[in-house]
Order: sequence, then C-alpha cells, then structure tokens
Amino acid sequence: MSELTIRDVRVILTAPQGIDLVVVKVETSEPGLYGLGCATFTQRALAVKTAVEEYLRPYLIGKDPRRIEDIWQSSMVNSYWRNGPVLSNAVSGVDMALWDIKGKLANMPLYQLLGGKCREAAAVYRHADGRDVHELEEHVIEFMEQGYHYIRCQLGGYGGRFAVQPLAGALPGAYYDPDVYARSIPTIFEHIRKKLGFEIELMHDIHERVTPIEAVRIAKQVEPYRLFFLEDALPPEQIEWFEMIRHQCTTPIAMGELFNNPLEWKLLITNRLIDFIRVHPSQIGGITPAKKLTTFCEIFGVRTAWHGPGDVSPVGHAANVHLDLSSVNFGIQEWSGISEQLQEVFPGCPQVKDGHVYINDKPGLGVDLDEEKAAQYPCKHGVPMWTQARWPDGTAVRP
Ligand code: GCO
Ligand code: MG
Repeated sequence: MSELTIRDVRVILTAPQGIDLVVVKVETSEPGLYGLGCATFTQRALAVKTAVEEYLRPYLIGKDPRRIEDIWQSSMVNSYWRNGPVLSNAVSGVDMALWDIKGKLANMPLYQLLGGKCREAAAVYRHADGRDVHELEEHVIEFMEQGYHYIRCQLGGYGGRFAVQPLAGALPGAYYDPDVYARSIPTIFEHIRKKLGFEIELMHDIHERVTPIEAVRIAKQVEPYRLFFLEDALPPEQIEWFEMIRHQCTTPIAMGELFNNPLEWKLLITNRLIDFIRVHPSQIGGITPAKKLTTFCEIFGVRTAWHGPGDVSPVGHAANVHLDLSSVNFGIQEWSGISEQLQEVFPGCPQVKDGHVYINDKPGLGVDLDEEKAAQYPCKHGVPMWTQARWPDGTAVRP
C-alpha cells in the first residue's frame, strides 16, 4: 500500500461510567482503516478536544500515518511550548491511534510490534477502601476471594475522610486534616498485616497529601509492614525529598502519575530514588514516549506501574496492557475495573481473570468504539470539587 494518508482526525467524548473520557479517531485514505487513541484528561476534556480539532487535525491531514515517530516529534514541538497536560494528551490520542493503525496494517496485536510477549498476562492491583480498618479488611478479603494478590489500601479516600471542622468563615472546599490522615496510615497496615498476614501485596497512595518531612516519617513507619509500594508520597514540586526517604528506609517508592515533563522523572530514575514509574501514558504523549521511558527505567532497575484509574478510556487501558506484556521490567498494572456499559461502548476491552489482565489478539490495540452508543453517555464537564482540597484552617493545597 504505497500511498496512505490521514483523511480525518476526530474527537469522541463519552462518559459511560460517569467519568469524562476523550478518545481520538484517526481515519485514513484506506476505506475502513482507522485507529483509536486515548487522550483522557478528564478534568479538562474540552481543552484537549480543542487542541486536537483546531491544531493537530489541520497539521495531520494528508500526512502518512505510518510515520509515527516523525509525527510525534513534530506534533510535540509544533506548539513551541510543550510537555503540558492538555497538549500531551492531544498528541497521545493521535499517537496511540497511529500505533493502532500500524498494528492493523501489520495484522498483529500491538504487543507483537513492541517486541512480543514477556508474559501471558499482567498482574493487576485493585483499590480497597473503608470508613475504618474493619470495613477496609472486609474489602481486602473480597478482592482476595476474587483472586487478586495486589491490593491498594486507603481509609476514606485520599487524605482520609475523617471529620474536619473548618475555621469559621473558611471557603468551600474538600477539607481534610493532614495530621489525622498521616497518623492513620500505619494503623491501616498494622491491622491488615495482623489479620491477613504478609502474603498479600499491599500498597498505599499518599496522593501528595502530607508535608515532605511527614512523608519521610510515614515511609519509615510503614517499613515493617512490607508494602509493595508507597505512592505519591511527595508532589512533583518536591521530588528532591525522595533522597531523604531513600536514605532512611527501604519502603519501595512509586511516583509519576502527575508527570508531564521528562525533567520530572530523569534524575529520580538515574539516581535510583524510585522503584516504580506510575506515569499516565497519555499525560506524556502516548505509547511512543512510554515505550522509551520503559527502556530508560529498565536500565536503572525501575519497574513500570502505569496509571490505570477510572479516568483512562478502555483504549488507554489496552495501551497499558500492550506495554505491560512486552516489557521485561513490568512491575504491576493498576486496574479500576471496566463496567458493562463501558464494554458495550468499547468492544474488545481487556479482560481480568484471577488477578491478571489479558488482551485479545486482534490487530492493533484490539479495542473498538461504538460511536452511537458513546453518544448515549454525554460528558458532564464542569469544575471538579475533589481537587479543591483544603486544610482545616482553609489553606488551599494539592489534591
Ligand atoms: C490513582 C490516582 C487517581 C487520580 C485520578 C485523577 O492512583 O489511581 O491517584 O485516583 O487521583 O486519576 O483524576
Ligand atoms: Mg495515585
């Protein structure tokens, strides 16, 4: 097929599970040959849509979709300013779609193009939560009975949902008390280890909700409970503090879902200050950069734990799994579950069995999109409330 060009680039917004998802469809001059990519930045979905439709689409129409690397490089710098969440997600939507097309042209599932399988399926972790340690314990047991071996434990979501009385006159917001939250973390793992033992692998996501020195203290306090990893103990703006954590304890460290810029991960990896890279592939521009980041991590003994929450579309989840299967330094895959509605809108979703996620062997990413069904679940957009995090005295903080 000598002559092949991009005929159109469209954005499909849909929210089958109540979470706004952004998918890019790249159509080619070859009838019926198209690709899908995840560009989900759920808090700013409309901004990504505009970036794709107003800037990438006119640049891409007429180009050869097989030139993935050139299109990635030139699209990332076309805006001159780069490495930001909106534009990187826009580029990711296109990039993943081009890899999907490449797999269809080669008549191979994407993992084959990325070097083939290193394993049959990828182990996943699930999110257990509870209002108290007893409710959390029940939730952990439920997941264990379903065959999951890796479980993230939270008490009342990020920062904990312990009663907080804001100061009089305080502004509206999602209030939490960082000290009450910090003191609750060791109690979680003391209880779960006492009740369920040390076989089950456990994680916790601090979600950048404590001060840097408190993060150092917590990493030491949970050391006896042998966590699989402690996530986002620090915000990207304070990554230098990881050195202090490293010098004081051996709790494995996971970081990266908020990363957009290679400068954020380069020194953390070369200085071996983290054990798991938690990047959200669409936030860095898609499969092309994620594959390179995987290899960079491998050289420094860092494993992958790609971000896989509800605000990733099934196309993005599939991209994660193709990366997981084809990377020797795979660590674990976050799995937030895919509802029936989502499976209807996105035929070919990855499937979980006995705590592992499997991908189908269809060419490309293996996931399709029913646009008629997608239109039945319009996005809500709007200003998120949970990100309006505040301390009891009213201080606005990182969510
Ligand atoms: C996780 C994350 C998510 C993010 C969410 C932001 O570890 O899964 O922390 O829950 O908060 O994806 O929109
Ligand atoms: Mg997280």
